[in-house]
Amino acid sequence: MAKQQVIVPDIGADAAEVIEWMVQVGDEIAVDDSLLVLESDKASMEVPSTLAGTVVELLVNIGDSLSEGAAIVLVETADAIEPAQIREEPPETNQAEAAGQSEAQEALAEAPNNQPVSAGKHSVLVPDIGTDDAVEVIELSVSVGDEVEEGDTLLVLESDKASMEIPSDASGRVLEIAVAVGASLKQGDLIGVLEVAGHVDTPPAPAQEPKQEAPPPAPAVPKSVSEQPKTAPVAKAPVARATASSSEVVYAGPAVRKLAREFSIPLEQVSGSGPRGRILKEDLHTFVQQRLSKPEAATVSVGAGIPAVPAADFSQFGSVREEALSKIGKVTAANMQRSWLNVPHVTQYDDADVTDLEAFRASLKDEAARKGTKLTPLPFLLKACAVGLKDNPKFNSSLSADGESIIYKEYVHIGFAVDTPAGLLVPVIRDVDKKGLWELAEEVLELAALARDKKLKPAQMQGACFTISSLGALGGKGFTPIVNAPEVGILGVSKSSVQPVWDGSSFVPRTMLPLSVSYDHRVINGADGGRFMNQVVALLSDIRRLTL
Ligand code: CAO
Repeated sequence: MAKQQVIVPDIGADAAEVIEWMVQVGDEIAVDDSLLVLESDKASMEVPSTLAGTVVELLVNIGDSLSEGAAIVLVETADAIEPAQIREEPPETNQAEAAGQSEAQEALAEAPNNQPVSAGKHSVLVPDIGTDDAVEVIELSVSVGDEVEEGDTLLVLESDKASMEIPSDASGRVLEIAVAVGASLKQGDLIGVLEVAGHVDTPPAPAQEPKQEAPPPAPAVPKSVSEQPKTAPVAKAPVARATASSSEVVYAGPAVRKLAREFSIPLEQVSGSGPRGRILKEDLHTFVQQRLSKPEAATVSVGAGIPAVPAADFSQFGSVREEALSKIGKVTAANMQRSWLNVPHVTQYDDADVTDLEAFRASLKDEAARKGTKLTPLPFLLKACAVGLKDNPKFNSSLSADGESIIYKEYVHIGFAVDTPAGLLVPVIRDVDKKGLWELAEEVLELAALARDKKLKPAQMQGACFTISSLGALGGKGFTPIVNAPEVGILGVSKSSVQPVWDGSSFVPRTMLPLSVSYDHRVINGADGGRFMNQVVALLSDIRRLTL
């Protein structure tokens, strides 16, 4: 057992800032595991360990400025090794002195293509990037037509240990970009052509096809410490991030980029909480958490694997008017899409004979008026569904989030859809099974009024076990309601009408109410659905049963 230090290798810069730790005390590490991320003004680089063992001490802090030779961590190793860049204790903490200019810096200090920049068309080539291996283009920071200053970032290259911004060696307008994201570049490859201010006196750059991804796709990048610094070139040119398109440059290190690629996280949508807006791993976690807790944001676009509806320019067919969706409209759209895509729906249809119910309701009209309320079919529907839910517990359940179990509810709260000028709202009546028809009638009126006045509180729209969507007043013979997941059932109500019904010996006029019940077929099978519907129909057809 020996305690040894890992020190900063040649990083190609005088000093670079510690911006992220990738290990902590107690971690078991292997040779080449990344220890921390250093960042200079043009490159961020992960510094790999030269030792295998247990991290016993972190010798620097976030924000420290490190130079070559500075001790980073103390590692307890099984065997004593003595490569050139390992020091025995005690640790030296002098990190101020730079070890002189690296080869990469010197190379970049000159114009990369070793040509003086004169007015006219100027070819920008890949400078010495510290490795002979090809390195992948992961971002283009400029577009054709952009004005760039000398030192502005043109593109970002990334190996498995470092990402580096390649600066322009001249000022001018971008005439051509000769590479594409995914291309692999080496020193001397053409990046693009600039038009440098002044008269044109140099021959145009040779036309070159944009470099696409070429095999071998992922270059092997040196991993040993002795090779590592060369993958992190730092330009001497001044940093100028504020070009027109540089705001789109994603500011993240290789590990974060790799993780983002693995999880298909669009880095340009992630806000960085690190120094100068750098994206950290925690930012990716936060982004994923936010996406999961706000499914509506994701579902309004495209579901997994579902092809997007192509955008259309309707104005080519006639004049159009575009109006932003209301907040309620957006939420409804997202909820509908989520339910439609997630819930395998089945809908059963039937008619309830509400002749007696309607006669009873009519007989109560005056009494309702005296009470200052109105008895529509809805309270009867609520009551019938409450009985149906209690007797058919699967309708009063939800599938657990992991799909492994069914959660049965011992309360009966029912939502009802209210059409409002701002969009569809679904207030919830609690404990419908315990309330009488008058009480339900009042609550329907009260909640519908609150909904139309946009005064419903969130709690008044939560906790439903089941929903009723009544379009009866509007007409129609039937429709397929969409289950309001995680509920598993919804009753659609259409317009009642007088129909000739065969009573066994003759056709008699009866008032028939068309009903449609949709349910989640993962939880409810056809027989369950049939039983529920039969019971609701029977209760509405003979309302004396509601009192039982
Ligand atoms: N068949 C025939 N007439 C019906 C009926 C039916 N199924 N349902 C209601 N009616 C009658 C009522 O009895 C009332 O007539 P009277 O004034 O003569 O008594 C009239 O239609 C209007 O009723 P209402 O709409 O004021 O009251 P309600 O209790 O039936 O409904 C509410 C209340 C809030 C559900 C309703 O106003 C509403 O907003 N419905 C729309 C729901 C919706 O948009 N669903 C779609 C969701 S998915 O897009």
